[in-house]
Amino acid sequence: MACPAFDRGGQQVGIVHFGLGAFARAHLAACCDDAMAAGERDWMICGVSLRSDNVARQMGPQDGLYTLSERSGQEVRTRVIGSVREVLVAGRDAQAIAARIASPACHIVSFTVTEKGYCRAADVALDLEAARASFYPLLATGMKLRMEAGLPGLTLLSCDNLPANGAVLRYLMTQYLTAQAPELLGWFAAECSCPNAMVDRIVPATRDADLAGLERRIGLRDEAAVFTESFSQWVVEDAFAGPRPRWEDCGVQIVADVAPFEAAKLRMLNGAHSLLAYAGLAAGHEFVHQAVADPALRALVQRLMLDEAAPTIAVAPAQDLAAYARRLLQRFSDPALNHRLAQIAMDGSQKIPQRWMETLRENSQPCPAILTGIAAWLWHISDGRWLDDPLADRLRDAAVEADLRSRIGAIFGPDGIIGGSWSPSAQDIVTIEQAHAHMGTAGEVR
Ligand code: CS2
Repeated sequence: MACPAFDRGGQQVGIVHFGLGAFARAHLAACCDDAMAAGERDWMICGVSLRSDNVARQMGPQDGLYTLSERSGQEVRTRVIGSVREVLVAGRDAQAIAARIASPACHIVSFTVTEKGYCRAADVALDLEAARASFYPLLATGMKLRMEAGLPGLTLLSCDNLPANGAVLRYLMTQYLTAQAPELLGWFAAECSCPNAMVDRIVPATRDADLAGLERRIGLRDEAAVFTESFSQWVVEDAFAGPRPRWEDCGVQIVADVAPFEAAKLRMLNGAHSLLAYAGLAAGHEFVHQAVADPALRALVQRLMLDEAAPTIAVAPAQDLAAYARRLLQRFSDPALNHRLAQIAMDGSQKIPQRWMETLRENSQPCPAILTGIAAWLWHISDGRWLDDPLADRLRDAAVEADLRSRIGAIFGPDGIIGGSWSPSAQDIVTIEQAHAHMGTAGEVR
């Protein structure tokens, strides 16, 4: 088993990362480990957990070390990742977190806090009350200390599945500072940058059986183990405020414009994932590889990727969307991943706008595959078994509207729960109704 090929103790913390869940440990932390193994210095990570101390409890006793296992077919490659120095907890370690951000060695603050973690209200404005309980105050305190100490600014690097994630973060942070710390606005605007980035790696939630299997294989219990696919992609806008690791030597693409990569990823990969999740659960499947092996669902996914999403994407030179779609089907089909549909189905209200509604808005042709996905999401909400969404109460209320048409209006209408960016035409509503009729009543899959 490969172990960190650098002197961990001799390196400083260069990155403070909010949300050191399984995804960040499979992606950012692996890239930092690669960079330091290649000779780069001082890119250790201080992880910050916002909601619970679970990750700190798992990783603390292991000195921040954990294994990353890449699965592909019958093969598993396990390595030890050494790039995490410590995990701090927002509710408990506020001062230490601000001090890390304010340290001269820190150059990057990065984020995998999920779509809902940015505390956007429906109209993209900041939900200030939610933001006060999130990363914003910790970051503002750290930035204030930096400014007062005359230190250079920071790169704020969002690694979440949002279109123009860097620009969104800059906009929301500016709103936060305007309300809470206006004295920082000028410094933030002049000294800090927020590159856009597209991240891609499928990381199914770790199950007890994974930990037990790993323990049998390596003879060690790893409470923080992460399991992923062999594929990994990270496309980052070349807009750093200060130093950064030479990630490009480890396969990261540093580009002038992330938009075409991000649109392909969100609309094709994530759009297909959400379709598989809702339509797959409605058809009685549990895992992505099962849903994508179902001929009817596979045909729908192909249609969504190639006929509906692809025509809306302004490709970069050398970007081949047909090859991309083929590769995605291959990745989804690997049974070794055991990726649960219910994991993807969560937080639909936060994901559907960028995964489906942008395609619907930009494609002037009918999009029956996405409309089937919408029917399946409506089925999913009224079934309720797996509904896990920050807007669950409002969605559940909408789901009790007598007929499907009123439900569609309550959710997608111009003033609907996630409405605004796209609203269905009369023909779209008929298509949704027809697809929904095939899904059975709540709880009974036909
Ligand atoms: C998935 C993503 O859970 C989900 O919503 O669609 O986490 C997906 O696995 C990643 O974006 C792949 O890069």
